[in-house]
Amino acid sequence: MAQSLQPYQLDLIEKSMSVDALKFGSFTLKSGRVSPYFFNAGLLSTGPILAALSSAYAGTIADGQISSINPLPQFDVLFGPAYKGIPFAATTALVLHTSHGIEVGLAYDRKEAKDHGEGGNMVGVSVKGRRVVVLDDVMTSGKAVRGAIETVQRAGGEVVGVIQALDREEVGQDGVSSTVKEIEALVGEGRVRSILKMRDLLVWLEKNGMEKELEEMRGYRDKYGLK
Ligand code: OMP
Repeated sequence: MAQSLQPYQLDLIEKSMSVDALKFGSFTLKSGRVSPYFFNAGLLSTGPILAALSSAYAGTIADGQISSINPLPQFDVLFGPAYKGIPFAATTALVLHTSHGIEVGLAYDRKEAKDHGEGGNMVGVSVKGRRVVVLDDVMTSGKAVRGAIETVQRAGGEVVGVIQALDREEVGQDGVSSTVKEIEALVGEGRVRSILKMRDLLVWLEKNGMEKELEEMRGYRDKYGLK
């Protein structure tokens, strides 16, 4: 387990705790798993928190592009799946431009397809024939991110990366292999990146002496975490 957290990781954990976006307790997930923690990224909705989050997303993308092993490829469009991915992709596209000189378009989808006006369910720049990075909040079994990948592919885009705020580091839908590996089988090895991982939350709990939460998190990891 990594013993230290990057300043931007610590900042995101603490800001998330301050608005209850990161909570410890008992939560039933979409996958049906009962989890001792929940990350509700929808609560990361103030100016300072969005600034911290989008800087962390943009930094993760920029670092990913210069990493020596399986770097994230250059891409044309950042795709934020409805709903939570939309503001995060918008602010991240802005920070990529202002802080990293990386110029990308923004696209997102509607949950309900529009049958008038321009129609369809895609908004923003076209993904057709373009390299696309999907940016989303949390990955557990990978169902939500698979849906986003399929949306982009249906619209003619090529997904070359996936960026998450939190990778819960769980086994995928088959209950055996890692969700990340399953998604990398779709988009390429090393192309799923995250700002935080479940192991980072364990480091933070340990440093803050939160023994009860730590024990429950370890129990959950033994059941659903990567083997
Ligand atoms: P999977 O589709 O199983 O990967 O679950 C990810 C989705 O579940 C996220 O996009 C959220 O909608 C929701 N979720 C959270 O928001 N936070 C969590 O900590 C866990 C989940 C979840 O239900 O697994």
